[in-house]
Amino acid sequence: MSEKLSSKMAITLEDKYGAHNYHPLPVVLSKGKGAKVWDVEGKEYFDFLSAYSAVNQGHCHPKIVGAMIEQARILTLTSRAFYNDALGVYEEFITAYFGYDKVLPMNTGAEADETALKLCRRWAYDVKGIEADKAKIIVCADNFHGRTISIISMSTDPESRTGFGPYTPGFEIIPYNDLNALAKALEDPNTAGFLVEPIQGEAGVVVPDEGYLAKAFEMCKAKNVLFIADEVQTGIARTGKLLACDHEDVRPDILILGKALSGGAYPVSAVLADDEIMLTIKPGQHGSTFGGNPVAARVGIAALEVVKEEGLAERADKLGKLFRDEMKKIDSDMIELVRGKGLLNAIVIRPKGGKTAMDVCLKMAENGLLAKPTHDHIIRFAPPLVITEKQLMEAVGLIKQSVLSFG
Ligand code: IF1
Repeated sequence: MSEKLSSKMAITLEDKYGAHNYHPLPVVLSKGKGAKVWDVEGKEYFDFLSAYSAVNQGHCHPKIVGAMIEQARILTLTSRAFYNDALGVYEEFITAYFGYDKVLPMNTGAEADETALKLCRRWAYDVKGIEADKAKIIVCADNFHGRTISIISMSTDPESRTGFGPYTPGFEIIPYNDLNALAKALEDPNTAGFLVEPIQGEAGVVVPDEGYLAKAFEMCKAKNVLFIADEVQTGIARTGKLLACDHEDVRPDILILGKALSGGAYPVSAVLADDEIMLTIKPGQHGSTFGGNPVAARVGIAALEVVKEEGLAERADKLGKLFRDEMKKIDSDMIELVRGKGLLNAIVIRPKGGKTAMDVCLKMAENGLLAKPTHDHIIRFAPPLVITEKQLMEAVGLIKQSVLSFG
């Protein structure tokens, strides 16, 4: 029987043998169920990160894990050189679920964003008639769409971008939530698309003004420019609606999904669009070894069924309002502001006595709640949407206790 791995041993192994592309909190998890996770020493935590909104359906949801195991026992991967008996069923299911003609299945969010960029460019040349290699895609400052070279080429975050040049051309960066800047950028006849997060997650849960998405969509349509929504983090019920765009009745021309499309059980991402856009990519022009594999297909169906069966969007809306109300009641000058939508929320921390958002997160971990700061002074709170009201109130107590411990 191999020696039981202690937290210290696990951290040492990762430090010695793993790339140092992350600096995790010193917590080593070994089990997850619903809204809770346990570390190797058996300490229990509320998970308020949900793997950055990939575990909306709760850790190890029995229906999703069951679907994964059942398919994995029969056929895991065929590649797309052949058909299989799961992909078409999933494609019919997901296109009906979100109301699009077709889906292009991928694995990670970044791959889905890259796919959307390729679809936008091909549509620009083959349908809109933009001159070859001149297509421009508008993106927003402080965006996060993944870590590939083309995606970081449109990033304004020095950590994501610096030192990885030369950069992919064809992007114009405008301020988020700024319709005047969008109007100006749309004047360029070579503009093919506008790629936007309905709420900027990594930037610190930045919620745009009411009406921003609807107006931006309208402005894009007026200029025959594709509105591309990256709902990798905000989708799948996280913000209190199935999609964050649903809050403003916006139907993106290209919809990008990932993360909770599998409930965190398996890498599943997808790009949805109607035929005019989707059919600009022909056989052999795009693909992926694992994209649309049978396990991903069955997991995707189960994960999306759970969202509706368990009313996760409605839960996120109701419990999110309760969470923000409770956060605003905490009497501490460390809390500068509270913002968010549904169960995607953040508090902006005002440093106090040299203590920062990271210190608050370490204290919360000590008290049994896991969250991580983004950009030094912001703490994102995104529990699994299956959290009960009782658990949420217990978690609020832990957050309050942790913040007030700094005086
Ligand atoms: C990391 C951030 C969040 C995303 C949106 C595409 C992707 C993501 C809106 C790419 C991924 C993850 C990546 C993960 C941490 C996390 C993250 F901090 F990096 F920025 F959530 F805000 N679009 N976000 O949020 O999807 O390829 O990762 O499947 O890189 O550390 P992916």
